[in-house]
Amino acid sequence: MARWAAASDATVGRVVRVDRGLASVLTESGPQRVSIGGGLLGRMAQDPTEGPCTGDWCVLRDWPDNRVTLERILPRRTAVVRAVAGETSHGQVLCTNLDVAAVVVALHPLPVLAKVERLVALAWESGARPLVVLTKCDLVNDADLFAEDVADAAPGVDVLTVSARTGEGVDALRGRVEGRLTMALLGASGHGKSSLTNALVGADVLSTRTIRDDGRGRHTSVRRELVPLPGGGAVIDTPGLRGIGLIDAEVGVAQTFADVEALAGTCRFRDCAHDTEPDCAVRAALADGSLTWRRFESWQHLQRELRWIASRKDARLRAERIKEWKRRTRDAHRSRP
Ligand SMILES: Nc1nc2c(ncn2[C@@H]2O[C@H](COP(=O)(O)OP(=O)(O)OP(=O)(O)O)[C@@H](O)[C@H]2O)c(=O)[nH]1
Ligand SMILES: [Zn+2]
Repeated sequence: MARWAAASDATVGRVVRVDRGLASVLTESGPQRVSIGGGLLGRMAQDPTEGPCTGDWCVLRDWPDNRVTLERILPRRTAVVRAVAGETSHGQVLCTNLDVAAVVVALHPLPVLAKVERLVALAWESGARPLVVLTKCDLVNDADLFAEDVADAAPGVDVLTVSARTGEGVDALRGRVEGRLTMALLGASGHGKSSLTNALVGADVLSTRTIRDDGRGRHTSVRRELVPLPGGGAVIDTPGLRGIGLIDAEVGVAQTFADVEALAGTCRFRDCAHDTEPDCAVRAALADGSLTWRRFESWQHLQRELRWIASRKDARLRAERIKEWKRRTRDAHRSRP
């Protein structure tokens, strides 16, 4: 790091977007479009999560022939990582160095609480401060009622209600970046992330698109953009996430379900399955209605998903170890006289 900082041919910047093998990087002297250095490409071949991602702080190098390459990524403070289908060893990094992880959910059509919980777990797991932003409040009359349900589903997380169309709540949301923080918008396609980014900036910086009549978004956007706000701070608009698989998100799920976890901690048996065990605090809460079946099942579902991913990962590691062990014993046999 010191070596890079001292070199006159090196500059530090922040990755705004990565596409087609090039990174758009914001530096003190303005935006630059750069290619990725050979050393970093090599590391990315081993582990794609090492590659540059929107939000990364990085070191650029100026070459004598005027090329600029991205050589190094500075350690990430926080990161949003999701599971990738068919890939069990590492997830996909969606954005990094965010301070606020805003879960964006439209109030119309009626949102599904389990999906909110899944996104909130992803947000907690990022290491940033989670926030729920309920968008399109201009389309419904009972926004506050739903906001209360969401608040119950995300203990300890603030819930804001906004409309990009009327501007309601946009100032309050902008206040969350305090003129210097980075806020990432996480949510499914069509829930209004790009419209919200435009509203926060006060100009059309991202293209939004018309939505299908049934209210369901098409999976069209692949961009991931960091947009600086005029008053300071930045917003990262992530692509619409269709299926958000969790990976290594035990902490995020526990934080999202802090109330249920606290109950489970008071069951008589430490390994209570909350099924037929005596003195099960979770069952008792379900029976007296203080815990809803919906939330209980959502909690169980996410835990099963995490266990499944973890077991797949273990199986893969085991298979790799066996292969490695076979290779070694084979080599040992060969090296015998
Ligand atoms: N009525 C109303 N419509 C909105 C609001 N915000 C967004 N929309 C509409 O919802 C649709 C989707 O908005 P986008 O901002 O493109 O959604 P997105 O989450 O960025 O979607 P992706 O780019 O696919 O990730 C567009 O037709 C918007 O005009 C709002 O506050 N009120
Ligand atoms: Zn129990």
